[in-house]
Formats: sequence, structure tokens, C-alpha cells
Amino acid sequence: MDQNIKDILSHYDLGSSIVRCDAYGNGHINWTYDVETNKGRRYILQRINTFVFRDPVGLMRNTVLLTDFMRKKEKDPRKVLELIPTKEGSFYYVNEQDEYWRVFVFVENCICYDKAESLELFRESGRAFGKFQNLLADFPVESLIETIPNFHNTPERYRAFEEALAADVVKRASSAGPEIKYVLSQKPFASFLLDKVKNGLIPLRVTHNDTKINNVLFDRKTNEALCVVDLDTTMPGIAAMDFGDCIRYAGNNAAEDEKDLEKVFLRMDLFRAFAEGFCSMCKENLTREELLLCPEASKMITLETGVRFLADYLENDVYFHIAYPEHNLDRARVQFKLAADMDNKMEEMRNIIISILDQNVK
Ligand code: ADP
Ligand code: GN1
Ligand code: MG
Repeated sequence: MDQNIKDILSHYDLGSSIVRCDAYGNGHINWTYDVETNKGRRYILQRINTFVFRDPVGLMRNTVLLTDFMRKKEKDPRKVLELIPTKEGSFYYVNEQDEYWRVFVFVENCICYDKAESLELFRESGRAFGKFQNLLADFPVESLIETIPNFHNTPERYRAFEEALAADVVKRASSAGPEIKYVLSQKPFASFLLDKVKNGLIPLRVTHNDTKINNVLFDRKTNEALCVVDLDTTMPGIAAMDFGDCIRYAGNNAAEDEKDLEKVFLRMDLFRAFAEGFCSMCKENLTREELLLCPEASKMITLETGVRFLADYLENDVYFHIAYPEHNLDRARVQFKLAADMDNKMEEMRNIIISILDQNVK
């Protein structure tokens, strides 16, 4: 085991000695490890990405507030993330290199999926994010800091993209001509949802803001959704964008970084399954207006994520973890193909939401 990790773990009282610590998961932001003790207990050790999260102390304060709040309503320990304090009683540990680390209880007998392996699994993840909305519906939103200001502010993402394009620091713009053209052609759409907030048509709520299916843990035997993880971006947002991000990631027929764009399209059977799960859980709390915006929000978050990947490509991959030099460009291409497909399926998506809301799906 790496000496740095040994030093960090020595600040935790995990009850027995550590036998293993392996890199874990498919997250693009933090550095995650699966830790096991000689008694067979497991923990998630994570280093917070402080380039992305500039206020890790405020972020950890959010996490403590959110998990404490949810634990008062949800008594099953596998269903709410649990932080382990250091021996000194803090919920994070800062080492000499100024790295911020934290430890969570590893949710027992769980499984995490990177794609919707069945309709039922995706319906279940819809229920999980719908339930997450419900659990936090009366959370005092003013107590949360914005861990990333303007995180899902699509016009602001456009501004940052245009800055990256103008600077073109590593001269990559010439290799992304069609993608840049697509992004610029979609600019008028970017403020569609935020305008609705400004006009008072939809509210800001406590939202997760990163609802990829790999941020849900399922029971290994029954595939029941247990726990929503990755609370770092939970802050005020638009509920329909949480719906949309799940569709963007797992409603796609292909992976987020698929090279063969023929394989990239929105699967309507998956869309329906997710919508059924999500709406069945939170249609009491969300307004019809908000739920009817889920199709546009699916396109918005897909476009926005593509804009972010492309900007990061132009900025020499400073934000998202990559596995090879063109990775962010490949990811951006997938998002734009998917967003264009969603445009063609907008009416169909809307009809599905209407039929679910009118049927009173349980
Ligand atoms: P990132 O911000 O990098 O995406 P996450 O917090 O999502 O990091 O963690 C990465 C992965 O680790 C998750 O996708 C999930 O598979 C796993 N994971 C996170 N927390 C737990 C936990 N408490 N128990 C079990 N697995 C977890
Ligand atoms: C990042 O951390 P992870 O991998 O769950 C990113 C999301 C993007 C996603 C794209 C804090 O999520 O916003 O949608 O990658 N998280 C942050 O896969 O930027
Ligand atoms: Mg994650």
C-alpha cells in the first residue's frame, strides 16, 4: 500500500488493520479507493478534487448536513451515506500536501452499475432519484454552500466554452470544427430553463446535480436501489435537470465515450422506464410544469455536458479525468449526437411524461 495512503488511514480508527486498498469506481472527478480490514469490513476512502471543489471544508459541511438530515428520515443504515470521523473527530483529514481526504462506510452487499442493464434497473434508479428529491424536499436550502458556482448554468457554460475557444491554448480547435459549429448553433436554447426559473414558472429545489446511474448503489441480490452517493454537487437546482442527467448517461444506447456514433441514440424504452420510476416517487412534490420540462431538461444537460467536455478538450484536459488524449472530444461528440437525437424525439418524450402523469402510475 502506498505510504501516503497508509499515513492517511492511520488517522482513522477503523477497528482493525488494513489488508487492502485499491483504486475503485468510474468517477471522473475524485480519487476513490476501496479499503478492506482484516475483519472483512470495507470503507470508501476518497481524495476530494480541490481543483474542482475550491471550498472542500464547505463541501464537507454540506455532506454532513445532508446525511444527518436524511438519516433522521431514513433509518436503514445502508440507505444513507455515513462518514467516519478521524481520531481527532473531524469528518475530513488534510495531510501535509494539503490533500483533503474522507472515509465513508462501504455500503454492504451493494452493487454499482455503469449502465442500465435492464428496464427494471433503470426504473429503480428513477425511484432512487425521485426518493432523493422527496427526502430533501424540506431541507433548509440556505444552509448549503454552492460547491461549484453556476454548476448547471448552461449560458455560463457557454461563456466559459467561448473563452476556451478564443484562447485555444493547445491549438485543438481545428480538430473539433463540426462540434464547435454544433455548440454555437444551439446557443439560443441555452437559457430556456433558467428563463423559466427567472419568470417564476419553476422553482429551484435541493437537487443532486450529478445523477449518473453509477451514483446509485443497488442491493447485490435484489437490485433494490439503496443509496444515492456522490453528494458533492447537491445544492439548489432545477429538478428536471436531475431527471435529464440520468437519461443523458444511461438512457443512451451507448457509453458516454462511445467512438461509433451510429450506436448513440436515446432509447425510448429506457426513457419510459426511468420516467415511470421517477414520477411515481415525486409527482406529489414536483409540479406538473416541472415534470413536463423533463424532455427539454434531458437535452439541456446533454448539450451542457458536451459543452463542458469540449471546453475541457480545448483547455488541455484540466478538469475531467481522461484515459487518452482525445477522450474529452469523444465524450463531447457522443453528447452532441445524443442531443440531436433528443430533438427528434422531443414530442415522443413529452407524450410519455403526459401519459404517466395522467395514468397515476404507482
Ligand atoms: P466521483 O465524484 O469521482 O464520481 P463517487 O463519490 O461517485 O466519486 O464514488 C465513486 C464510486 O465509488 C461510485 O460510483 C460508487 O461505485 C462507489 N462508492 C461511493 N461511495 C460508496 C459507498 N459508500 N459504498 C460503496 N460504494 C461506494
Ligand atoms: C463528473 O464525478 P462524476 O464522474 O460522477 C461531473 C459531472 C458530469 C460527469 C460526466 C463535479 O461526474 O458534472 O456530468 O462527470 N462532476 C463534476 O460523466 O463536475
Ligand atoms: Mg460519481
